[in-house]
Amino acid sequence: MAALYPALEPYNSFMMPRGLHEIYVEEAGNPKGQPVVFVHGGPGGGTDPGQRRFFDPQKWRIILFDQRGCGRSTPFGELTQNTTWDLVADMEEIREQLKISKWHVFGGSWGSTLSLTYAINHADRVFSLVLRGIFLVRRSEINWFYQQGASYFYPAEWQDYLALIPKAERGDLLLAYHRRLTSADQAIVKQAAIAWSRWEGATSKLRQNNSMIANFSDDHFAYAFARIENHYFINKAFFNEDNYLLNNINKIKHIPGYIIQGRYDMPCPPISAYDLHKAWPKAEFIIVEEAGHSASEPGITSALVDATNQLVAKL
Ligand code: STX
Repeated sequence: MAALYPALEPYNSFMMPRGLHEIYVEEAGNPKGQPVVFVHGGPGGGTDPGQRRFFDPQKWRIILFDQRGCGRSTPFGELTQNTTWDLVADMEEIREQLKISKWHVFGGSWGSTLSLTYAINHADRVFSLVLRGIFLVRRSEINWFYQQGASYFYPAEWQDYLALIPKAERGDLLLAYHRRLTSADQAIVKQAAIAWSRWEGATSKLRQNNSMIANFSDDHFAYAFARIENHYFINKAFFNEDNYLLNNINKIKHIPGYIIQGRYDMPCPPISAYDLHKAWPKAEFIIVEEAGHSASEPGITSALVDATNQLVAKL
């Protein structure tokens, strides 16, 4: 099993002004190494220092950034000027400011969605894609996790997610949560944010993990995570068609990549990874049998580190 590389500090970090937002960007590893951008999940999850550790620091120039409204980016939890297309443009601005002509793109979960969207629109800037826990933000995937499906596996946790929504509003839980997450009453926002986020924390690992549930239930983290996720999902990721990513896969078919998927991933079940694999045969397709969604599942971590090691060895 491949392990994470040792913890490391960034050698450079800055805030990048973008309209009403400021985006936190950092670089770690080898300034002369192969550039790779880490694309975090949620949306609204932010980065954490452990995410630098998927890459050999002697070989990679590791770039992390916090997407609009989360992590160290400001204003925290802001939904205006916050769309998929803004995030794609931010990635281009980061790439240009760092004077990188082409980079590798690494993302899991929502990070896989944004990585694919970025690559489809800027294919000439992408050497490779390493994607984990594939999420294509199709109506069926949103329904599965937020309306009916994953609910059958975690019925008790599902009751906690339902509890604050009156029966009359349960036909459209995304909308019911949207009302609360954008309420003028901050107590209502907070209660909804914690319940929304807790549902994901409770279902993101093969073996439920109390510290993960606690992290997701933290009211500061949950505020941005829940508001931004719900905003993106109610807007169908700002795509103009339900199957936008697979319908445009021809633009990235020539790019090498890895699709790494946990068999028992609840938030992002394997059907989407399989559909992506069928549409993009050049990518290596790896199902990790004893894993759920999280990048910290041992088999997933190992497959991700193997992928970055193999990529850099080929260069
Ligand atoms: N959201 C899945 C996702 O992108 C539906 C995601 N899940 N957890 C995360 O992201 C973090 C680990 C970044 C919080």
